[in-house]
Amino acid sequence: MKITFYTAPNSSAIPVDHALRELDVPHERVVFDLQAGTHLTEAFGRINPNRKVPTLVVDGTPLFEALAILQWLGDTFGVKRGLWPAFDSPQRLEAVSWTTWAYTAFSPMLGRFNVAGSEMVPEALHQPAQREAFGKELQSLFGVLEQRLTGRSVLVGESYSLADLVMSNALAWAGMCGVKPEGFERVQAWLAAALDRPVVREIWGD
Ligand SMILES: N[C@@H](CCC(=O)N[C@@H](CS)C(=O)NCC(=O)O)C(=O)O
Repeated sequence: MKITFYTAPNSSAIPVDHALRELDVPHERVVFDLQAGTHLTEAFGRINPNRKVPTLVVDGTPLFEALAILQWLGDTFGVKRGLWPAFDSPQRLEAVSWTTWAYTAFSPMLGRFNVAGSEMVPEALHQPAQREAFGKELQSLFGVLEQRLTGRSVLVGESYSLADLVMSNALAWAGMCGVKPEGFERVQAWLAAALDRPVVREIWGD
């Protein structure tokens, strides 16, 4: 299988980069400079009409959207490497649920929180009351995660998996935005363990 990975530093491609390394998937890389706009070409637009990273091309067929890529990597490479549950197992339902939750419940809420008041967003878009509401919502999502982690040290199954990889990347990004699971002890312990991996140090350094 020939895989090309279109990526950029410090972008939403990081979880895919992380998964490719954990799974040891052979691939070629095309690294864009998003600030310089090196991805804004017609050729890349034919691969991904959104011209966004991450994007894979698998034997000539494009695969875009980080969540789709991560779940596909799990199904295709993760099962035999013990990092994703088998297709017909109940744990796979859980892995799909939690990875989708990370991308459709947690991360969009963080996005709204950021737009409503982050320093990276123009002040004209800031909405203090909304920021407070979204901040509370994020705390309640931490609560959901805290509950899930009752009596378990990983999100799905018995050992670290791509479900932990996906969720810990989402929480790491939240931490960089100043949103931390303070007071959620199980989430804190799980996050520290999920980020304590050689591949994380490879990507981010110490
Ligand atoms: N929903 C997409 C979002 C991807 C995305 O927003 N990528 C950004 C980098 S963080 C990008 O490529 N931006 C380039 C641009 O918008 O020109 C996914 O999850 O894969």
